[in-house]
Amino acid sequence: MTEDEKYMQAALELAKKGMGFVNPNPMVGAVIVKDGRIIGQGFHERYGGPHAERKALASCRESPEGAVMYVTLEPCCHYGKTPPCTEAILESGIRRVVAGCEDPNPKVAGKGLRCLRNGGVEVELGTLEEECIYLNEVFFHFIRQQMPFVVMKYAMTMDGKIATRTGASKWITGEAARRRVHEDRHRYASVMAGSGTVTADDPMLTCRLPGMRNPVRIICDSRLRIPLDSRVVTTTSEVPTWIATASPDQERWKRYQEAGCRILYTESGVQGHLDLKKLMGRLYREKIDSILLEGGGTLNFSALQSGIVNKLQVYLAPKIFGGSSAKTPVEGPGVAVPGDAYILTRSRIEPLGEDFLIESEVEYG
Ligand code: AOF
Ligand code: ZN
Repeated sequence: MTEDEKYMQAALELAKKGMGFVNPNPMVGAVIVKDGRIIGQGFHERYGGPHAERKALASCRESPEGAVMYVTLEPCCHYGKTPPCTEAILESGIRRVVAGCEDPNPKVAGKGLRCLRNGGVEVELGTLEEECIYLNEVFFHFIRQQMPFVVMKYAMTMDGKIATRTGASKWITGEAARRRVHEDRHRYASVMAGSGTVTADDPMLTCRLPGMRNPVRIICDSRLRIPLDSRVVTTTSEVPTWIATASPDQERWKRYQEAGCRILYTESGVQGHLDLKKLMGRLYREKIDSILLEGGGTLNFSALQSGIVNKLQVYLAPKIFGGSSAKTPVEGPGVAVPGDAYILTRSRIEPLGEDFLIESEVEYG
């Protein structure tokens, strides 16, 4: 690892501390180095708060004049919730800026680096670029595609079941895997489930780790029929619940609204299901940058079919349930021939206690 990579790695570790707190803005970390010593550091801590670069400059124990700044994302040059970071950098006398990747935000997109160069700062782009882009895959997708980043997540046995024949599913995986799911409920802005899952399992869909935040709960319920006494409806004073429905019955809406739920009226698409593409557009406008899609099988197939799934997370438990009526993760009508399969790429596997986590990207043809 080169010197530059070492300090960029430190900036990346700092950036990660903002995970779950900065959505829909990026996680960003910055380290300021002078004479081989770190003299200041900072990260973007919460949405709307000061940017990493300004945090790092403010933390300097000595003058940053002549120092090098390592920052995971190109510094901004626009007036947003805060004044441009490029201004602060130019004022500080920083001699060189090493940026991990370019900012995809059209308000910045290369202009930040150009502004620094024009101000006489030496600029280098692309140190640990892949890692810096990967860290903010949600932000990159959200800004470029103007859609939330959707992660389809499920836990299944070695024989591909997400419940036993009686519908019991607690638990399929062990502690370590379940903890990871809760970390992801903190990381992503929302969780999504279908009416079938809410009716059958009555899940809370919250993040139960101390100091972490809860995702908005989005329930896809085209006909608006989840029970009024289900936990996602009765606990809206703690965590918001939004129900996406194609039901135009306003009397019905009122019952859920009185319980504190928000109704997102969404047109129906194929086979009477919600038009998920349209729903994604609506959620983008609501600044929901990411969704952890927690099924069940009907919604999962609709999501794949609508082309909205970006990533798959499969928790695989080394056990077998069997049973021809036991549910599987992706149901609906399915495809007719192997050639019509949804194709997954860039798969990787990670052991988690007794279980495994397999992550893949979805490649739509
Ligand atoms: C951040 N944190 O550390 C950096 C960002 O809404 P604003 O005014 O805070 O601006 C957000 C934009 O600023 C964001 O989309 C990105 O382009 C740029 N850089 N943003 O939230 C940071 N460095
Ligand atoms: Zn900035």
